[in-house]
Amino acid sequence: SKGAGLTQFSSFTSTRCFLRETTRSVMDNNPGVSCFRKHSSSSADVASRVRRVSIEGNIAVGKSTFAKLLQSASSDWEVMAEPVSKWQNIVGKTSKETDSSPQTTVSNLLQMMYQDPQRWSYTFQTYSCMSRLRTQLQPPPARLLSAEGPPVQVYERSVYSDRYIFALNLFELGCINATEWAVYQDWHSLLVEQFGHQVELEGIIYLRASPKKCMERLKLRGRPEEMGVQLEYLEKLHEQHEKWLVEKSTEIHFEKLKQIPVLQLDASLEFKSDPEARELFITKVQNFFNAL
Ligand code: UDP
Ligand code: DCM
Ligand code: MG
Repeated sequence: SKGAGLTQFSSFTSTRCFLRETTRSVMDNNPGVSCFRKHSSSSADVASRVRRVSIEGNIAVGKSTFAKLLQSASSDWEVMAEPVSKWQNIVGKTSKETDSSPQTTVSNLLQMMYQDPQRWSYTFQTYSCMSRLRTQLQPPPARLLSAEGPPVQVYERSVYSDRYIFALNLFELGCINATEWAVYQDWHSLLVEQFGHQVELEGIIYLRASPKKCMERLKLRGRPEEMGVQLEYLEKLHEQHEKWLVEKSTEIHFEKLKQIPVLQLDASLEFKSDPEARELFITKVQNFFNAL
């Protein structure tokens, strides 16, 4: 059936318990999520000097782990994690509630997409891209102004991988229909045209590993929503990355994006625990940033 390979449909005995556990594990795993910095008076100055780079790669290849490594390697670099916890906790209000009312109507859109991809892929892709843009539009911290080397804002994924990896893939799998795809592309182009200059990338770091390695790490991480993800799905996503970043055969609608440099790193190395691999990666990244 359409969407096969995305998940084995799974059921959770207690959704409330599941949501609580998920929230806790997300906060534990993504300390960066809760510490996005606030604006400062000199943020406009910083924004004009700063270089923006995204980390791209398959699910569970190690992007968040790598992002933390970069964050600890230099105070000239500021890392922005993917707002996954927002996708796992959709908060709504009833019409009678005010802004100060306690938050209610919590749902987990990531779980909904994996459980019923046909129904929820479009909604998920709308929300993930919108929330990412909102996160990335926050100005970089003033600390970057005093950077010794080039100040760099590092994003975990981008509005480009949202469209040219995930949404495109779900369209090709039949989980997003032709109408939804046309609507998605229309608003995506509008958003990027209007706001794109504020989140425009100067470079991309592509963490590359085999789908099998990503599957191993996905299981190791054990995010409950992803437990039904099939190897076949990671293989499709791998191909999308290869077409976009290596073969350059994906049709891209933004001229500047076609020309930006890509640093490819062999993420099958155990860079989390192996100091040599870590050092190699940091040196390559440093050289890459210096050349931007
Ligand atoms: N991981 C690992 N070795 C590495 C990099 C990552 O064992 O060299 C593990 C990491 O601890 C986590 C899983 O792989 O359990 C997925 O990593 P992460 O969440 O960083 O992946 P992302 O989905 O952000 O790319
Ligand atoms: N995801 C998605 N579509 C996007 C971005 C992310 O389906 N546009 C999913 C893939 C993962 C999760 O969100 O299940 C977070 O990604 P990762 O684990 O690679 O950090
Ligand atoms: Mg991550």
